[in-house]
Amino acid sequence: MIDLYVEGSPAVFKVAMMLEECGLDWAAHHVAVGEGAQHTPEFRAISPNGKVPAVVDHDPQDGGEPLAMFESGAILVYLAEKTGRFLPDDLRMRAQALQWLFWQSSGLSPLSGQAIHFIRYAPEETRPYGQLRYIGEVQRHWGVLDGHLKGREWIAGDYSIADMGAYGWVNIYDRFAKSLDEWPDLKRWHAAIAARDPVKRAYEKVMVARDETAAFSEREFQRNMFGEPAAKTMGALASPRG
Ligand SMILES: N[C@@H](CCC(=O)N[C@@H](CS)C(=O)NCC(=O)O)C(=O)O
Repeated sequence: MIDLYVEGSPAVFKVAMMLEECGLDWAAHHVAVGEGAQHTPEFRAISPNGKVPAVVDHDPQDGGEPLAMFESGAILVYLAEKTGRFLPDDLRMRAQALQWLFWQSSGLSPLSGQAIHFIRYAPEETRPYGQLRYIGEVQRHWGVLDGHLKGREWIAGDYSIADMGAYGWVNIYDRFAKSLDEWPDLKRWHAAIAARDPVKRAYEKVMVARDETAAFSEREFQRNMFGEPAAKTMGALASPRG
């Protein structure tokens, strides 16, 4: 049994997809990050960086104590090693899968997160350059993956954790572009993943687990998500969250 700590976020969906693809027994637990639930000592004991996803595997392969982990890319590798699935055995394909997995962990995903920050949360005055920079970087990353996918069905041989890792942020492409038409191989790859039943089940299970009743002010949200100094600046510049 694996507990997955969730919010409705791309990093979480990557892990939920792998859990469903592997048919593992798992439960989703909501951590209401806008409300500050990521800062409790109980959650920090599982996820010291105070972010979801995090997992607790109650049946680790060594038969020992429950094993807690954070960071979606590391969790994907852990689950691939646990199940022997979705990470190629072949030396070169495995190298390729890991390369693209780290590419999304260190590039596509955080840059997409920054783009969202400047689309949705940042003070109005700071938005134009932030959006130029980060939406530009998101689209540049799409171009790199689109080029790699030419003549390939999946990122590294068969469907793998490299595909699951990259999918989460590409799936909300409509925040960053009108369509994926400029990136035809990325578009084809995205549609193929979106059509998979385990992917649909993973998204559904995470969304059902979310409790959206939490009430918090704009200022609390900013403080919980971005820290007090940023919240103070945002308050002073007084931009609405759009
Ligand atoms: N590098 C991390 C990123 C995780 C992440 O950014 N999670 C967000 C999802 S909403 C979060 O927990 N934010 C809460 C916060 O920043 O306080 C991963 O891939 O697991």
